[in-house]
Amino acid sequence: MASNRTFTMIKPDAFAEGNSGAILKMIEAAGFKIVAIKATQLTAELAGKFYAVHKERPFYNDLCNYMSSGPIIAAILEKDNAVADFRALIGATNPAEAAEGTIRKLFAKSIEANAVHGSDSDENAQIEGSFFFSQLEHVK
Ligand code: RTP
Ligand code: MG
Repeated sequence: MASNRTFTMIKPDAFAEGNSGAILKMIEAAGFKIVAIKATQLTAELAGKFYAVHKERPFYNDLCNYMSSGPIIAAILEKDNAVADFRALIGATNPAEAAEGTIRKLFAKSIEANAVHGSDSDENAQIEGSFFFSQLEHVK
């Protein structure tokens, strides 16, 4: 995956509340092109693999249970400066600290149930996109 791509998930809280469409609308309005997208549901084991970087953190087990608690939308997005621009669009991890107008400020319920995921580096965007999608699932 090129460095103009990032990976996102609409997390179980936002999906369950029916906010997926509004969030995707904000993502497209901010100039991101959808390269791949699917609705799916993680098992706790798969969530654990996805978030393995956090396995020593105190919130890891809760995070794995939460991320497997219901359906999600996974997507690969394309835009110049995708990783940094997308993290600016979603806002701080804790919605209490997220800037006005960000996706988390608008839709997150808590520091855990915070509506969306965004990759934190080009390398992780590539790894995370490949976790969910084969090349056949990318638009050309
Ligand atoms: P993400 O990876 O989901 O885009 O979020 P992030 O970079 O802003 O935050 P990160 O530190 O990578 O944490 C991953 C996810 O773990 C949950 N979390 N819970 N209870 C807590 O203190 C806590 N801290 C983090 C959140 O769902 C966070 O997005
Ligand atoms: Mg992160």
